[in-house]
Amino acid sequence: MKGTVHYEVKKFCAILTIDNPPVNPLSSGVRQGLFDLIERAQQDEQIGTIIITGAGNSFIAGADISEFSGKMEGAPLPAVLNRMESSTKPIIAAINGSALGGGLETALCCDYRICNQQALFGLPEVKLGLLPGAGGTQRLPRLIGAEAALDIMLSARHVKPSEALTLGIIDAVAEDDLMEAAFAFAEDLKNREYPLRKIRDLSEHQQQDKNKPGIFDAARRLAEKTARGQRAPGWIIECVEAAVNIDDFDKGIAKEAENFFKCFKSSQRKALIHVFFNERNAAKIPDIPKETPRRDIKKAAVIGAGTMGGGIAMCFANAGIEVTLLDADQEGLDKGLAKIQKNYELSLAKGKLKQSSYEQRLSLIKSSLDYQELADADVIIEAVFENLALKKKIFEQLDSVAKSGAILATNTSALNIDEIAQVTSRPEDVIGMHFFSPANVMPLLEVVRGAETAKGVIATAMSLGKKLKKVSVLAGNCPGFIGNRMLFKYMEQASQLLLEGALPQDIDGALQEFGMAMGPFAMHDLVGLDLGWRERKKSGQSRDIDKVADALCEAERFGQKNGRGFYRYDENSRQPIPDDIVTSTIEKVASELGIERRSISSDEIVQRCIYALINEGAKILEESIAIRSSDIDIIYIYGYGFPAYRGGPMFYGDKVGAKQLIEDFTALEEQTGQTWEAANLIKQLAEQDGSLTKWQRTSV
Ligand code: 3H9
Repeated sequence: MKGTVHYEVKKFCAILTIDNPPVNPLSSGVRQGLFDLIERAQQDEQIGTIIITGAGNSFIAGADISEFSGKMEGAPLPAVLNRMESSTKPIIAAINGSALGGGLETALCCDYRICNQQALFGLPEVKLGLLPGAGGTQRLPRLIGAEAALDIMLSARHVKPSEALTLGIIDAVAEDDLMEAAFAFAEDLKNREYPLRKIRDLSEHQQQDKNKPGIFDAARRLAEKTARGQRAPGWIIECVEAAVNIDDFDKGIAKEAENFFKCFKSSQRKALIHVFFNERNAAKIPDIPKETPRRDIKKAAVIGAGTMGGGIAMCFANAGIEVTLLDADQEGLDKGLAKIQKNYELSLAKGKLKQSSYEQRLSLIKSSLDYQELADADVIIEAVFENLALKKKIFEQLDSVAKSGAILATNTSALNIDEIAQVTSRPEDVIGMHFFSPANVMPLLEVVRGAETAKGVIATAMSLGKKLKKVSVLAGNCPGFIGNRMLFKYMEQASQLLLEGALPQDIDGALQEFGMAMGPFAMHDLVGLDLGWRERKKSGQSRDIDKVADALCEAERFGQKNGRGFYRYDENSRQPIPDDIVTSTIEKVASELGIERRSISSDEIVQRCIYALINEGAKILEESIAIRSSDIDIIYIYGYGFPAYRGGPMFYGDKVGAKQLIEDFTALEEQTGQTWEAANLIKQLAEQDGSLTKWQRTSV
């Protein structure tokens, strides 16, 4: 069995320490240990009080998610919790770190909860497509009220000790040593009457909440907005409604068990657990051992004070790292700094940032027009616009000023890292660090490995990403790397569909219904249509699928920036409004190209766009541009708004199956007259009945 619980007697207390590193989940050995040792403490006459705590820095991180796919051994969690609740001796939870999911639910079955300053509380099961299934949906509303409990469950957020105390989740926060405070608490309990009233028997909040049915409507509206397409939030709300409306606690628990089972069986749960583990797997690079020495990053610099550069500078300041923002001219620098200040002021006004943090972050951002001032930076990230010649020039300058050992990174989203590295005398120090806009908000960092990038530089960039609170994924060097290379194919399909008969709102609507955060044309409007158009004009090369965007640009429709593009926008609004002028432009371009437009279903739109992603993803795997298919999933979920509850494009492709994909490609060829050549990897997997999600390389 996995994990253990230690038993130690101190004073008149039995201390049960959960030991299951690194985060103490409730694995088989932990559940069985708790069950047996609670029993032992009941029998032990010298014991007056039981204290449960965690070894290391975590209390209990919840149920062991890795056990969900196999046969469960050891005592079931409900049996452990029942044993705790029926204890004849008081139980104190001494919470020394994360008490999440089943961890908080265990603590709620104790008589008292005391914690240190490092503790964190939460019921984040919704992020795994689950609901708190060990009494959390019934106990937390009884303890703190339905509204606060729903907020914690639906947001999956972590609650800090001071808020937990205010809400009533815990009884005390230890000022110094947690165990000393727990003993003092136990001592004090001697003077109190026992048994105490259990949370299951509390009814004050329940009675008050019966008069507030609006709480549930509001929660449903919020879930519809923030968790569109997900099933677990609705089932959580139902459980909390049961906690309020059904007086019999055990009946509420039965409702929770019924809904937990529905979640457990759902494909969304499987997809979200795939995301949970593979977000962490992305940090593991087979040919770069975790002991690889990292370079020390104390000072950073960012070149280019535009939206991207400013956002990256904010990431450093947010992580407490001093950063110098450099631009070619004072006007650009002033504009960039003003934007940063405005962003922080907004956070301050919304109460998301304290005054002291606001001041500290701004003070960490320096500015300069002089490359010489970057001489002491440990990492320099170039974030100017996508022009290879300009980037090469900047790297030549960096090569002459940067100190030895500094990491020279480019934020390019598609250009050749090796070409950039070659203009320096130190290609081993050059790497791609592709942030997503707005960089201070978007959680993804695509780290791009050049042919000569040193392993220590890659390891440092990946760790730096974590420090900047990003999910970092390593990609190999090719046009567009992983994310944008796939996006090109996705956009090609979307643009083709436009010519064949669909309108921007049809395509965006179908893909949003599938779960994408934003449709391709609303995204195109956000990014701006003019940059690509100018490039095409310069090169004199425009494909048929670019002709609609070209025509819109000729009519000065550049996207959100001037209030009209594939849609029109009211002043100060980002809400896309379909526009008849766009419809007639598309029809005109299609007719000029001799395309007879037809009616296109939402299913066809989704199939063609998502299959384009899957097929290109498979080619990327074949060419070792990605280490594993789940890395592609993580990039799409965190960088491109792919619905996490579908597990990412490759996980979705696996669900369809390689054989079916090939059959569908053939059908698409017949239907559209386009070439739908399956990636060799898909052909190979179809023959071997293999799986995309299990595919892994040793390097990129
Ligand atoms: C639940 O409780 C259901 C119940 O309501 C009902 C049951 C009937 N299980 O994140 P890290 C691994 S559902 C197994 O890098 P950090 C993780 O994969 C659960 N493994 O550390 C990683 O492994 P590796 C509700 C777990 O310090 C290693 O631990 N609970 C679990 O950045 C380190 O993790 C949650 O959803 C787990 N529960 O963050 C909490 N948790 O090293 C999930 C972690 O091989 N956990 N691992 O890659 C977390 O949010 C974070 O791990 C935590 C620590 C904040 C605790």
